[in-house]
Amino acid sequence: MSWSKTVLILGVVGALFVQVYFDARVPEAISERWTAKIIDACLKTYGHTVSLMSLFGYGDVFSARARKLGDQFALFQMTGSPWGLGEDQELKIHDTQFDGVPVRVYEPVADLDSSSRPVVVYFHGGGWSFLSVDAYDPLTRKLAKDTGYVVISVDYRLAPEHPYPAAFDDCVKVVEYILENSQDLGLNPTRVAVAGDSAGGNLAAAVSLRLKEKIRVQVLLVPVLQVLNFNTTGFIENVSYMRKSFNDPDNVLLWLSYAGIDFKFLSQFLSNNHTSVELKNSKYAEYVNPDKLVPKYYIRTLALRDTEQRKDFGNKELWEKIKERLLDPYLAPLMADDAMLRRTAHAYVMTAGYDIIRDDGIMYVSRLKAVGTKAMIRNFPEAFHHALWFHSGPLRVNVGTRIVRDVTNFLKNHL
Ligand SMILES: *[C@@H]1O[C@H](CO)[C@@H](O)[C@H](O)[C@H]1NC(C)=O
Ligand SMILES: *[C@@H]1O[C@H](CO)[C@@H](O)[C@H](O)[C@H]1NC(C)=O
Ligand SMILES: CC(=O)N[C@H]1CO[C@H](CO)[C@@H](O)[C@@H]1O
Repeated sequence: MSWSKTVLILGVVGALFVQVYFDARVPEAISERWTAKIIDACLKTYGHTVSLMSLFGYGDVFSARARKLGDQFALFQMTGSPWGLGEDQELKIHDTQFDGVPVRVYEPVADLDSSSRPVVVYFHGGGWSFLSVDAYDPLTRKLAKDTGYVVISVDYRLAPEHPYPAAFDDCVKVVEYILENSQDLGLNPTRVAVAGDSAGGNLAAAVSLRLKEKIRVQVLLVPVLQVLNFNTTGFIENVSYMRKSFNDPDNVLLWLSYAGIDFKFLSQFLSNNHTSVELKNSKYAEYVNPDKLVPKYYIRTLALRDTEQRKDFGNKELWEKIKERLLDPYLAPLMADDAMLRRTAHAYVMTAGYDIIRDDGIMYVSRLKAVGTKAMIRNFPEAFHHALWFHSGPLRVNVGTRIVRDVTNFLKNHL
């Protein structure tokens, strides 16, 4: 082949590569547009790698091998190395088990001898089905260092092989263990926070509903809180951004994974056809109704500020099979009634403007406030779903740094 032909072919392949990998529509409001595109491309690369692995029989997307690779991809993006960070002078870090559940404990060395330290129990994200304390090490370390508090990161069991309530049970067990053994652990049982992002935010909210006033503060970061309505304004408004990574509608599959529902029903969920007409006209629909619970100023698209959810269609047969599970507030905290939401921990809820699940957090704060529970919402209009992963490292985005600083300030002021 002649030299010019080779260059031509390489040029075409290169252009295709850029077309496929860097085609994402990223939030207009974010200043690091190319960084956001690279982050999106990394996630797509991971997806394609796992598809190839499964094609060649190296294990499917939920296999141990693919999950390990997922951790390494996440660490690579956050730190520049698939093995993450090395030792840390400021922290004593060790792995152990609390009541049979694996945890990683981060203790600031400056405060090792204190007998009554505040503690943040962190539940990682990853759709209840992916990632681990390893992948979250950069973030949990950062929180421990910046707050000066003990952070305990929980390696709960993952779906679909361990569907609900496995992860929830593990998280409750760890917090109860901490409360019961606080003296031996050198922790203050009246200063316990639960925190988590995405699926971890769901777990933190659910644990708070269960343990009520035993928890001092709940920190819910881009939390996923309901499984009834996938036609929220946040969903409609943002689904075209980073559509093949964070905002891929197919991520709804992870709800099915956690709830133990056959994946073949995904399309019914995506068209809101998994619920019945009766449900759409019930109080539960009001618990997740953005027309009532999302203040208009969060909605960028003017045409979406004045609309209504349709209530005249559904799939009764499917709904009857799954309703008991989907209405369980420990699975989907927005299903909690007012009495249950009352007297839960002071809530800090962070949402991202360009996130398809943005409205979940906003609606939760509206409901908590309505029953008199202390709650504050921090919406970062220019952020995407996992922006907080990128608080530092090679793909740092400014809004990620600001989010983590804001969370740290909240913990220092309220825990
Ligand atoms: C989805 O939401 C939009 C905006 O609120 C509304 O116009 C539309 O009718 C809804 N569709 C369904 C199927 O509920
Ligand atoms: C919703 O489910 C019903 C009952 O199975 C079905 O007849 C209808 O075609 C479905 N609609 C959509 C949009 O999938
Ligand atoms: C504000 C904005 O750009 N909204 C877009 C969100 O995604 C939908 C669906 O793709 C578009 O129609 C909106 O224009």
